[in-house]
Amino acid sequence: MSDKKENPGQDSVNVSRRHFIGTTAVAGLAVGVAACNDKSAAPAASAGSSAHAGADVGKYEVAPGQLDEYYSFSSGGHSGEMRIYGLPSGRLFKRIPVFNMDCLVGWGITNESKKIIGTKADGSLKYHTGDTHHVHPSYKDGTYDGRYIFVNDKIHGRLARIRMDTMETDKITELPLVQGFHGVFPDKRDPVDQAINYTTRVFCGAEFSIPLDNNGKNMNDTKDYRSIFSCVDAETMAVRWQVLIDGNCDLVATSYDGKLACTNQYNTENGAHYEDMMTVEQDACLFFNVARIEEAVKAGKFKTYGGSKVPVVDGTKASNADPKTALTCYVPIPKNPHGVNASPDGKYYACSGKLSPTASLIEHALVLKWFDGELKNPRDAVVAEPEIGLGPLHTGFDGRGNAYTTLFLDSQIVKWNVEAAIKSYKGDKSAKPVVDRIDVQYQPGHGFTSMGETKDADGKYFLSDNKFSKDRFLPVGPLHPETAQLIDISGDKMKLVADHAVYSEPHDSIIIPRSLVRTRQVYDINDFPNAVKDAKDCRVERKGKKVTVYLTSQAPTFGLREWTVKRGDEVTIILTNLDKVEDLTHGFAIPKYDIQFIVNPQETKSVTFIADKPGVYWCYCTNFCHALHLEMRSRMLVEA
Ligand code: RUQ
Ligand code: CUA
Ligand code: CA
Repeated sequence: MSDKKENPGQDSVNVSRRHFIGTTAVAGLAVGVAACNDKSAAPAASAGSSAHAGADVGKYEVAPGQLDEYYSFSSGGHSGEMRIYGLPSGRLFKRIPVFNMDCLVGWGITNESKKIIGTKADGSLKYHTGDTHHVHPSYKDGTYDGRYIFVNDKIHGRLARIRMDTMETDKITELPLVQGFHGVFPDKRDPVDQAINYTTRVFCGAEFSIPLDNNGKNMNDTKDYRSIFSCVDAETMAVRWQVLIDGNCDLVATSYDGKLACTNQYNTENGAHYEDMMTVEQDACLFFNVARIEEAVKAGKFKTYGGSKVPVVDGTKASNADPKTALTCYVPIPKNPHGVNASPDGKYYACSGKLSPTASLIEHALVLKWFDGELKNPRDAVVAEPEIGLGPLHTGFDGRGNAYTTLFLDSQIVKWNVEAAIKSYKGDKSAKPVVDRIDVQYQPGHGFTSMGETKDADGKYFLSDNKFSKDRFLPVGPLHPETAQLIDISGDKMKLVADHAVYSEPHDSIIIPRSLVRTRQVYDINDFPNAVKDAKDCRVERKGKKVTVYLTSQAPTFGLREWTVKRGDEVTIILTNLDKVEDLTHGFAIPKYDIQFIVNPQETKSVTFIADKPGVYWCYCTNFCHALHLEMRSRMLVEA
């Protein structure tokens, strides 16, 4: 930056990074962080952004007209949406409305989108807010198959599915008995029939515990609150079954053989206040034996609660003491762990300590052994627990035996070697798990490697989604942008190669190569049962006070120049875009009626409203489509 002096954010540049960490809102959290004694053993942090210069200049730039090599699909936090970025450029290509309203697309405005989001009896939206955290695509044979992406809604406990051919949300399911649905992960294979090698289930973890019948009774004693783990059918999106557990859920991971799903638990205390949630030294990583749970459901060994019909099996500790019949296995993990990630070779799960400076490595085969009754103590499934730094959260893998964990308090990414960590845990003093560190700016939450949650992990990039960007960008108001920092992990040393500003609030992403982005450009008109297939079919039909307007768009006209309705009519407009040309999208807006949406080529959408304001209303195209785009309008005449 050559104009640094003009930058009001410059003041903070000279403030030491440690000082910054000390003054952020984590003070309360830091009290509970155990000391990391082994920091001297780790290599010093590299110099951050200045680490790349000289020979690399231009190497990570995407020249005009060139395509990005990778694409990241990122959740949008409390914006309720999902986003698609290019990498390494960081260019934002798309915002996909999911749980939020979006007036460009008309999400939450058209009848079709309202039906997906969910409506009340009067037809209005059930919820207007959403909080997306974790995005994961469907799998086939251990890697992404390009069908769907699943994303959670923490605030209202909903799971959404996005079709990867259109990049649009096509189904949303609300989970019963759940608050604070946080972690989500699809299965990668069928646990019983291994020939079914693709995603058929999606697992959902509830972070908050609530009374099981949350009806205003029994609200005071938090010991009676419960958290539930849910399984949703990936195709129908119906909730298949749920598991009642001890403690809470948080993030979710699944095994490559489909047999296990797991969730980290930070509140095994069932505390209601944060200090109550930090009282024990070990919480847990909780494993679910999927096949056994489905057998129990089939055998009728379940209950239902609170008016929900979904079968709930008992996964509490007391009921699952016998490994041979247990549905769940609680592996003790220090302390308030956050994040659990399966390694691409299918062998391990890394579960970060958060308030412990460690990452715990759990061996998949040993958890299965416990379920077979051959491993006595679930804790013995932990095969390594390297000290890696302060506030470890999420881990990505490079497919070459290394793990990369975000350190929230240290504001670093730490690279550690899995085999060395295992040796060191066995007592080999010469084994040094930590092989590199790099500073990030600042306080990373999630981090993810390219294809790192598939067997095709390629070890090219790591993206660090940071919660603060202080001193990296000009503050553009009290709400600063967040940073997503791109790190080249292809060599021995990590190399920071780009700072990307991200609108609040990036939580989780996946990084996929360009070859996996295969979208259709034009809809099939036959996919819409209500399509108006010919401009000649445009008309107005009346049944009592219900009026349907059949309309088409074709640049630069709508199929009707004008139409007339009466005050008090319930008007439904069905609009088909007859244009077949790629990217020839039209918009449709009615002033004062709060109607606005787009129709893509060969797509049909509809809106319904009460014509309660008499007068002339110019319905116009909102999406620049043609030299006569401004002229592309029709009149709605509402008679008094
Ligand atoms: S959590 S910063 Cu919502 Cu993904 Cu770990
Ligand atoms: Cu059609 Cu602008
Ligand atoms: Ca705890």
